[in-house]
Amino acid sequence: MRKLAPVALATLALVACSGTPEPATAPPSTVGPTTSAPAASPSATTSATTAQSPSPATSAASAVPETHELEVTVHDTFDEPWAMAWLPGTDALVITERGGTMKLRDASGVREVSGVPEVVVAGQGGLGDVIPGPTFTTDGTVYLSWVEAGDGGTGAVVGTAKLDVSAAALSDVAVIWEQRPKVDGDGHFAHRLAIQDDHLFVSSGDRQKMDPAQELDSTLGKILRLTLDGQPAADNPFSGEDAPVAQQFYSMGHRNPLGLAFDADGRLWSTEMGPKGGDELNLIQPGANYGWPVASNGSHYGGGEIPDHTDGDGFEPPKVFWTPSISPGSLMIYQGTLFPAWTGDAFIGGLSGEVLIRVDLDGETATEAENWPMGSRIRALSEGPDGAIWVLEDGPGARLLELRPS
Ligand SMILES: [Ca+2]
Ligand SMILES: [Ca+2]
Repeated sequence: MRKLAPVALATLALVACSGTPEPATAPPSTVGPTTSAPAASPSATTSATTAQSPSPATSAASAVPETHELEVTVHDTFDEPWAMAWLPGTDALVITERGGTMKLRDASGVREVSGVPEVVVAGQGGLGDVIPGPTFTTDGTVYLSWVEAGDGGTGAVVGTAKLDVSAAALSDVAVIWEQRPKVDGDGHFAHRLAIQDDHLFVSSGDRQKMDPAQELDSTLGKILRLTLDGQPAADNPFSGEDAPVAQQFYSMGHRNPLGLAFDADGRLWSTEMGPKGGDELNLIQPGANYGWPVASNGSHYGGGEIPDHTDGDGFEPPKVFWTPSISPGSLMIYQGTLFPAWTGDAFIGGLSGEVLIRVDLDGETATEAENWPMGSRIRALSEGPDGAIWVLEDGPGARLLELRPS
């Protein structure tokens, strides 16, 4: 095990730009048993927080510490993992790999799941998200997303299936939603899933086509709110529009929203990859337009400015944004109490940023509070049953890490 220490935000910028590992970030080969790295002093953490927030009212008055030191345990490795979810009523973690395999990990080890649908593997596409459905403990229903081919190119789909944990078998796969239109290219599928009560939320990326994010006849560049069987929810904000596709929309103007999570009060938050700079954490409001590609705090790759989010431009600005990019690939809102200082806060995994970020959430206010250089691209985050924070690296040989208070 090793310990991870938070660093001041200024240091993150250095790491993100240069890729230079911090001393606390040991390369994989040197992560040995009980290596304790120097922990950040409380004052370093406080200064990072203060730099972002002019009035850190919670720092002195809080009965719990501002932060925690992290002890990192390295578990198994996976091949290009994309998503993971704990399965309620079991001690199993289900993990997807982009190449089309699904794994179950529990105390007895890692098993491959049979019955996974055929997926198109290209670019960013392949097998995507997996989450347990509301009836998982009684009937094993899970929701998953992947990429399929069809007229016009490729697109994401969402399906339901039954997952038998003891047999490590998926059955009764049924497609319930399709990203439309299918287009050429193999980027920005997004296809992240979240369920609140009896509604399924799906993030649908812009497929690198940009303009469709502002159009009512395409599901590209939207966050959708569906029934649990994939139909447009009855009271969606665009239901009155004369465009049947828009009846699925909850919000629009998105680029590549790879994070989707509810806080304990039921607010929906999303992380979105910006272009060159301008990565976003958004509070998702029904009917709102988040600006892409008309407004972005980033700019086009290869040149070309995009007007920043500005008061009065008609678009919902991000609550937090990152320039240069961190490439947020995942979002988790911590509900546990194992880390009592962090209950209710958002955690974001950075791909190009190779970073774990904590954002302090307070109602509708979000403030970046801490970050930990991880020394590798971070693909997925999940909160374990006892409140430990589980982290999946990206790419071949990606490690599954468990973070606990040290
Ligand atoms: Ca935006
Ligand atoms: Ca801009």
